[in-house]
Amino acid sequence: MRLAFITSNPGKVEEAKKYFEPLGVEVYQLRMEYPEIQADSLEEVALFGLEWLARKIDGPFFLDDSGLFIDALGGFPGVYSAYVYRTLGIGGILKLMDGLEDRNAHFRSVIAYWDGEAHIFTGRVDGEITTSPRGSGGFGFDPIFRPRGFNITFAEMTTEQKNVISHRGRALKAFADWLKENLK
Ligand code: ITT
Ligand code: NA
Repeated sequence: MRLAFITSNPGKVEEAKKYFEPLGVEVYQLRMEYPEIQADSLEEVALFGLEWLARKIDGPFFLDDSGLFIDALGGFPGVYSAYVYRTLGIGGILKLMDGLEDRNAHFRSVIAYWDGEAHIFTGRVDGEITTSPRGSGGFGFDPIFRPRGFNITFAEMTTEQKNVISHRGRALKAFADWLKENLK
């Protein structure tokens, strides 16, 4: 089976490929712009994009909308994560958190799959924002996110290690489990 992943982010594709490869599913990146609405939840953003794209794409496809939610900042950047990453960047987040003792944060990932109707799969990982960036792997906010129970950041892990515990890895697992049940 081949699955189109609609995203501009090669880091996401790498993770999905690594996850699906052993299962015999080939994931490929399809770059198509779609509107990302301003909404309160990742689910709303993902579903709007999915239904918009469904009118342009033949056959099944999926997308992923993710966010970093920082407790001490009231869940910011959350649904604004992509914009904040492009503007403030990692350095800006560290500056906002300068001197804050509560470093708790989590990532959420919403995968939306279209096969004639919408299916949603989600994953979450809890952890902490570090005080300085560490590691060169991964992408986005990975160098400043240390998952709970680990002494290293996502950027210091291999893709396989990150996939076992990450928000996206968990959403991919739910997606893959569902595919196994439903493609028989
Ligand atoms: P799309 O084209 O798939 O939308 P994007 O990078 O814009 O790609 P999002 O809209 O989901 O992705 O924005 C989420 C932001 O959070 C973005 O800046 C990512 O770099 C970052 N992010 C998402 N998943 C991440 C992860 O696993 N590790 C670190 N940062 C992540
Ligand atoms: Na995006």
